[in-house]
Amino acid sequence: MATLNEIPILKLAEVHAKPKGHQMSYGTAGFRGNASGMDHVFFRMGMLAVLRSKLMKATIGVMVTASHNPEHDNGVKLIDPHGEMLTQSWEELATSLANVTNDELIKEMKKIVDSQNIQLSNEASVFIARDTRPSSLALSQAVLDGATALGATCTNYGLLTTPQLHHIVACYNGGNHNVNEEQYYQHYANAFKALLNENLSYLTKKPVGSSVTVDCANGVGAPKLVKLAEHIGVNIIDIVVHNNGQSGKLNENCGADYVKVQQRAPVEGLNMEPDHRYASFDGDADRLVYYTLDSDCNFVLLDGDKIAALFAVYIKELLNKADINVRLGVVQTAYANGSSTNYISTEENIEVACAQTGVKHLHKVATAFDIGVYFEANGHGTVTVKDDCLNKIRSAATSEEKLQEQKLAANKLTAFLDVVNQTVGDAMSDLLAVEAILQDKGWSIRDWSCIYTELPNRQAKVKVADRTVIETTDAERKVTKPPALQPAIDKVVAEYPCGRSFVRPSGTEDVVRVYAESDTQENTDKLAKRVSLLVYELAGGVGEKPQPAF
Ligand code: 16G
Ligand code: ZN
Repeated sequence: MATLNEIPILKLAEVHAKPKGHQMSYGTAGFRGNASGMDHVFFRMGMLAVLRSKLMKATIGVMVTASHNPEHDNGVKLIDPHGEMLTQSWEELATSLANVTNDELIKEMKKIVDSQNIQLSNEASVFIARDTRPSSLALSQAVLDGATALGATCTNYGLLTTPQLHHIVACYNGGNHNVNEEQYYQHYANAFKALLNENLSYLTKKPVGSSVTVDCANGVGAPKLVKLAEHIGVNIIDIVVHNNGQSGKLNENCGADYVKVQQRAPVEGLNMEPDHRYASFDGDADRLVYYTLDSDCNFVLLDGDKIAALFAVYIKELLNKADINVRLGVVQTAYANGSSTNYISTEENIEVACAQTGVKHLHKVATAFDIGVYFEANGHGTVTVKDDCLNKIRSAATSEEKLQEQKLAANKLTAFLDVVNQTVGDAMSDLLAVEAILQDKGWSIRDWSCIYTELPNRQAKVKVADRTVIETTDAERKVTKPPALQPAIDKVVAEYPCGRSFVRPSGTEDVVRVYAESDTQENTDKLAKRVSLLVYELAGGVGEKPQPAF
């Protein structure tokens, strides 16, 4: 029976030594924190990926990125065989492995091997990629060191967006051993062109025509989007890349998170014009939001909720036209604007489910539907389709029993689902999907924006001594602990028309998050402040007290 090759592992573990007392946990989307002092975590995650690969008998991905966090942070997440996030039961193993001292490292790995019944003699394969952070090169080398120490075959893809690595891992494990970055562009460029051809065969309305300006958060999305656009052809889609990393800092005053949370455009040099389409990616290009100016030059945001609504309604229309009966659903989180939930469920009669924050939770709920559209309001989302549902749509496209128009709708739906990266939210593929729908509908960004009007909303954060004192239930919409907090929130919320508010401990930052919405921005801001104050008072707030506003 094969055993762990202890001596080379321990030698390398010395090189990637753990600073004393350094503790981290595998959070909502992997480990994330200040890059300095995290080297050992990357090394150990390289080893953990090998153990997982041996267990699953498949390639495992390791992405080095801290997404929308500031440039000095970094992070690492593992990608499971079908391109999904690491299974939750392994998060604890990852946390323990990251936190043991070097002396306990071998013992901890043996514990994982035994508890998971891993055959060490199995082959292992690990795919690694990184974002553009200054620390990412050295930290991806630490992952490589870890993976090679355990004898894995490693493929280093260098710079990729997070969703590109998810796509490559999923395709490779699905049997396409020629998959690579180039094939990613070919796949999505061809799918997009095929969908536009389907649209043209409908010859319904005028094409949208003008360009779309994309703020790439000075991150890895910039060079990759340029390549994708080249593959599609500038005569077909005119993408203007902004914040390409040449001068600005990663995620600083730009990017999807900044735009969503601040509800304003990136600070530098957009010179926005009314009705023009603008979009922002985050630092690893798995989030997308759109925005524009209305005719009075007010900023108008079209966030993940609006993208979900656009996708779901488009899919519903095509299913109806093709006369295909499947279960379509939209998955949101508590952050979804109340108006979006109302529009999708009441006006459009599409099922809506609510999941906990974090892509892995939404993804899971979405896969229970035949076609699941999931999006977080922050712009992370995609569409999942069950295999038998996809087969049903495909066979409808060629069925003798269908009318020509029904077959065309089924064909178009197949083409649309091909444009979407089903493994994970992908800013580039979501951008193409939005552009294709607008083109097909002959819609301007204003037409899209008008499908519903958002309730004013506000996000705030409160520092507390220990954020784990707050526990929630009902997809984070209700607090269970401390017991006095939820009744107090309910009482305040009742004072505001259309009021809604919830609080939850962040999974990525040492804070408690507060969300509020109501009829006017003024009321919403008051509500957010009052709820923040309740958190401060009832859950052990530290530092500056949030100012109440009545
Ligand atoms: C991570 C999640 C994102 C979630 C956010 C919440 C993934 C890939 N990313 O960035 O989906 O919205 O955390 O952060 O799952 P919070 O817990 O700090 O509010
Ligand atoms: Zn991201």
